[in-house]
Amino acid sequence: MKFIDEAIKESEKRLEKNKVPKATSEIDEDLIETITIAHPKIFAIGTGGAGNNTITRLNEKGVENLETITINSDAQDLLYSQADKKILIGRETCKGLGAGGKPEIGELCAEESIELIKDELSDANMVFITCGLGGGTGSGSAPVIAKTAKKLGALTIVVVSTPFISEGPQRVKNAVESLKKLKESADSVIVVPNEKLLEVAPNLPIITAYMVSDEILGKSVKGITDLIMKHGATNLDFSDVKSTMSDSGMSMIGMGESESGDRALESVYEALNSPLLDLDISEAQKAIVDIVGSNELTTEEVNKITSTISDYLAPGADIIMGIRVDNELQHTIRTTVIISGVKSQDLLSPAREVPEKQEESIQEPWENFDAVDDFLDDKF
Ligand SMILES: Nc1nc2c(ncn2[C@@H]2O[C@H](COP(=O)(O)OP(=O)(O)OP(=O)(O)O)[C@@H](O)[C@H]2O)c(=O)[nH]1
Ligand SMILES: [Mg+2]
Repeated sequence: MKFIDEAIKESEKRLEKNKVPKATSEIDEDLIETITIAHPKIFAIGTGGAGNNTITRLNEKGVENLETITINSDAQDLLYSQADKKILIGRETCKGLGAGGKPEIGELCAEESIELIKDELSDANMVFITCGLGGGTGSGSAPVIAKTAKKLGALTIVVVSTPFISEGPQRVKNAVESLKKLKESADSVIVVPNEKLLEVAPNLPIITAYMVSDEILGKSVKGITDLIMKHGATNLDFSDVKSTMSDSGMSMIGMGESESGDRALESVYEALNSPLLDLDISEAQKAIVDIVGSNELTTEEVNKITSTISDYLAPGADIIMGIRVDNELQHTIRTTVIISGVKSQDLLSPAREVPEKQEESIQEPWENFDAVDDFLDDKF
């Protein structure tokens, strides 16, 4: 049909033209200024050794639209971290030496230095708090920081890992207790259970496994931030994320991409079946889905993605959708989904099916994150 062909051509031309809006009138200038002021202020805080590593990793990769803060009671760990701001907590309590695996000390440190934390977060709209649960500083301070951020009015999202069972019962106990407090103090908690890494890669050396964990924690923070800050054809914004994640308990984030076969279905299945985010979503009531593809992305593909998500969730669940065009993706479709109100299974139980040890799957410790990236691309 000719009129449809013409409409398609015109819309393609508009897509090209509309990439960067230019102020052509006073009202446009005013709108651009308003958008700049209205941008939500988002902070990513990493507390304790693992949390500091995740923030350092985010900075190494480059973060946009995110102010990063590392917090630690261990001065040496803090020194080696990379962030826009660093806060040494508990100078009196710990003398810069760390909390020695005791969350009650980590909690005291955060309380001792609460004013320093408040000062940084006074104008925050959204705060991510990330750490590895199980030690002293992260497990003890994260609930205090979350409570403070929430009191200051910020949407507060915690992204944490839980320890390997092999780290021993004390670390697991520290993690369970901290997780309970976090659920009470934050808007939403996303958990990456380290033990699940063993189901995917049973022979991963511990250092490598922690690097993979850092990467997944960082990707979750970046995924949600991009979803809010990057402009799309059907736009998602801070209010969408807020309405889905406020006081929502446990959430999960899944990311998938595919460039071949039934790429829409493959990308959404990958997002929903991430082995590290193995939670029951059948009763979840809310989700946000962010679909990114080139100009080739079709309405049918978008429908496939949203209807697949809808099939997995509770009947009548509220799904907010955003679509973004990124022609650099060429044939790839990238789907990010955040599902809130998920039921947590026993996150700290041992890995269920550890496959037979296979010689070829033994991994050497990786010396850099490029190797970790390759591993993640391969497995997730
Ligand atoms: N993602 C990630 N997790 C780690 C790393 N190192 C340790 N972990 C995990 O995080 C948990 C807490 O460890 P740390 O972050 O070192 O502990 P901390 O919060 O600094 O506490 P203290 O050192 O006792 O004051 C551990 O039990 C591990 O499960 C790391 O480099 N990256
Ligand atoms: Mg430490």
